[in-house]
Amino acid sequence: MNQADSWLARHAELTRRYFLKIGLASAPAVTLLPQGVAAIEKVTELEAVIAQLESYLTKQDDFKDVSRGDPIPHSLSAEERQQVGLTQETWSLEVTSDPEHPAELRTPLSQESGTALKWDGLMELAQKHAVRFPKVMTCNNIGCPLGMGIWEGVPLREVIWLTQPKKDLRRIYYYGFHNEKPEQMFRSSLPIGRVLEDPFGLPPVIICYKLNGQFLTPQRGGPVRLVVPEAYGFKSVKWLSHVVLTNLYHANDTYAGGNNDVDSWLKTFAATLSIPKQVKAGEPIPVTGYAQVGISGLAKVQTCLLHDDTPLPSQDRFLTKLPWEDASILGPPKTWGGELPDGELPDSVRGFDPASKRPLHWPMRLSKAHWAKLLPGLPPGEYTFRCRTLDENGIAQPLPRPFDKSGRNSIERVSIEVIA
Ligand SMILES: Nc1nc2c(c(=O)[nH]1)N[C@H]1C(S)=C(S)[C@@H](COP(=O)(O)O)O[C@H]1N2
Ligand SMILES: [Mo]
Repeated sequence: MNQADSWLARHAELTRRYFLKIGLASAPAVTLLPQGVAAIEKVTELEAVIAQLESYLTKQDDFKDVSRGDPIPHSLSAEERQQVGLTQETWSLEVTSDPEHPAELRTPLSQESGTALKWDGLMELAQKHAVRFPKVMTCNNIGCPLGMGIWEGVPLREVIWLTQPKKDLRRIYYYGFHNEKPEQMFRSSLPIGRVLEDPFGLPPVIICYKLNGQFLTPQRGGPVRLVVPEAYGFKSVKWLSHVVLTNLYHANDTYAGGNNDVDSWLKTFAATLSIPKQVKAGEPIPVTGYAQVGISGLAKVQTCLLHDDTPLPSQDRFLTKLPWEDASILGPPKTWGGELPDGELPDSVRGFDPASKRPLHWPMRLSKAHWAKLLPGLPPGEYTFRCRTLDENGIAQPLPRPFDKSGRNSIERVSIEVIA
């Protein structure tokens, strides 16, 4: 990444405020930094690694991809996509009752009756109901988020209501194009209540057609996917083609088969982005990272650097008793990256002030935040660096939900060698 395209350029104001905050005159700096010119050089070094940070939003093409299918639906040629309904002109969505556990609907949306929802119908709904919100897309089974985006779509409930449901409706399940092979179907499900009503001020579950202000690419599930704001990626089914309204009372997600916890909300956790593997004795160590801000928000990022001979406290499985120290959570970036058209956020994004287009709160839930720390210099030896989050309930990572199959959030460890 070149300097002009750097975090520093895009975060000039933020960076200035950050270094005023940790500047030599301020109290924390006294403990953070050695005296004099070397310290200033190290601040510049920290500034340089902050400058190298990833952009806040991820370009559609830079999202990591974990799509299934043989062939993977987005690998089809333009012509094939046209044939199988994976273009805006040919896309359609059926919203019907589950034959095995029927919900009573007056007017299902079906191919058969010619009432399936088409792209134009979706765009018409969008004119009135479109919502946009930030969300980090994370796979339940991968430690690192796949990408951070502003997702746009129509609340799914607008389409559910078109079917005029009457009764016996407890859940929905949904799936997308899967090469017309049942064994390739990737299905997820939700309680109907989550779709009809948004708990705790969460954004709605959407039928999504745009990411970062641009129509979804085939890789990201275009023309249309589902997006569930608070959930891990597997709930956000790509190439969406079918929504089924059901009286079934339990989840029937494909992901349940892989021993996954299919009811898990996004967790809060921290990880490093840049950290030196080897440093000279006595020289402060610049570290940067990101935090995923889960359902319970983010209050703090903390770090701990221990000599490898230091015994870990006993009876402390979750490392709560280590000498944790606060890192600085970086503020909102000046520009957002992610190839937004004209570099501008779309209008009326949830959680942003409509006039200034700046975030109303920071860090934002269900999103990312970046952090930085200048660690004090150390004598030669082998060390282990760790970082963790405290959520807004004051609960330290990996608690309150430490189990892998509901989303990865174990405390990251990085080895650092300090040389003479
Ligand atoms: N149709 C379909 N949708 C899918 C998947 C899939 O394999 N097929 N993978 C899911 C999983 S497990 C994740 S983590 C997310 C990833 O979304 P992304 O590719 O946009 O990053 O897509 C979800 N949607
Ligand atoms: Mo996933």
